[in-house]
Amino acid sequence: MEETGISREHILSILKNAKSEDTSYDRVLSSMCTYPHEIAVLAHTQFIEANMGDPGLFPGTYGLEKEVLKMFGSLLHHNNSPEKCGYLTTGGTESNIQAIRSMVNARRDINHPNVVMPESAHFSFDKVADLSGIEIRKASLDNTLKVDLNSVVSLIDDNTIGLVGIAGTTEFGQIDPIESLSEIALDRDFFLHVDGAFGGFILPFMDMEYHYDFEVEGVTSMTIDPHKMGLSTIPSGGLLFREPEYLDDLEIHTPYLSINKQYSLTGTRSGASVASTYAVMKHLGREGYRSVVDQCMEQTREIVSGAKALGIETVIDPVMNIVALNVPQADDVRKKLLDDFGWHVSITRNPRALRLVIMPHIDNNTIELFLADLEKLV
Ligand code: 0PR
Repeated sequence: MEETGISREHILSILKNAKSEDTSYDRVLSSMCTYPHEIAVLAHTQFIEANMGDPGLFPGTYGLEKEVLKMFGSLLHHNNSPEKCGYLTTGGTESNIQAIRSMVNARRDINHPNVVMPESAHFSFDKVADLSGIEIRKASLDNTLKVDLNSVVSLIDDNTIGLVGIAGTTEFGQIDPIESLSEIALDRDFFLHVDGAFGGFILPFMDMEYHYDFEVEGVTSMTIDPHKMGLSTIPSGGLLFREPEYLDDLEIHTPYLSINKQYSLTGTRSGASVASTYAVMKHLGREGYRSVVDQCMEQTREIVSGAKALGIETVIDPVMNIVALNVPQADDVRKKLLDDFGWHVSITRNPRALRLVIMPHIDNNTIELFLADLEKLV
């Protein structure tokens, strides 16, 4: 670090240069993030100093967080004072870590606990295994890439304390059979966490009705991320438990703060993302999100039919706005799409397919350009 600071203008020009090296989302088909809504950005900047780690100092922002939790509750059929049952996290990773941590803390009577989840679970669960020493058991998938229930049952033993199901898998956007997982969980008195990090802001706004949230009796906790399809700013995540008691299992004594207990994983916590999430959810309403989801699904259908016209099939019929295309030599095609045309796409692990996430920044014109470039490569 230099002794003397540099001018504001100079700093701004350095920042401008750095920003110009970043990828704009225009040709990004690999990300679950997108441009946040303008009102989310405005709200974010207005609450930039608010620290939810010490909410006694920021009762206004704390009030907004309670309102966001009530809105989550209404989206996810949670009728038991949702404002007392969760908090806004930094994203899906923290929510998933905390959900598992709460299970482990509630079952201190079990020495070497394990949790059974699909092979398709996000890698955030491997982080919580690493942190807490809990064993993560991965169940295989059926041919539609949902978790195979026989595999789940075969992995359960006396040390199993919970199950995880996913409402919108990272790679394929598939939804696990949450109602069946719920039956297994209720029978054995297990926790059941549903990872709706991606699907949480999609499924409530789709024409098709799915049963994956708190209306399913055995579901004990859910992840839902405003900084993905919720159009909020990064870092905005959400964690909701069925009962306030589950939060107690996360509490740590905080001797010198304005509150005497803290259940979040991080200490200092962004009030800006609370305000931005509140602003965009209130501003868009269900109607607004429905039209965002409609648009993404419309573009998803466009890309699927365009690919089919090129003789390319999808791995599964897309359930939400994630498409996996069965392209021969997917890794080569991915590289050429980037090197020759500047398209960012990703690859699924099994099977190896071209993965496209059709976020709100993808419009009709983008799809046409993409398909035209893809045609040159296949
Ligand atoms: N659960 C699911 C189902 C997810 O898909 C993700 C992230 C998480 C949890 C973790 O969420 P956070 O990343 O908010 O902690 N899925 C994306 C992925 O890993 C995240 C992502 C987003 C990756 C934007 C790249 C990107 O450009 O693919």
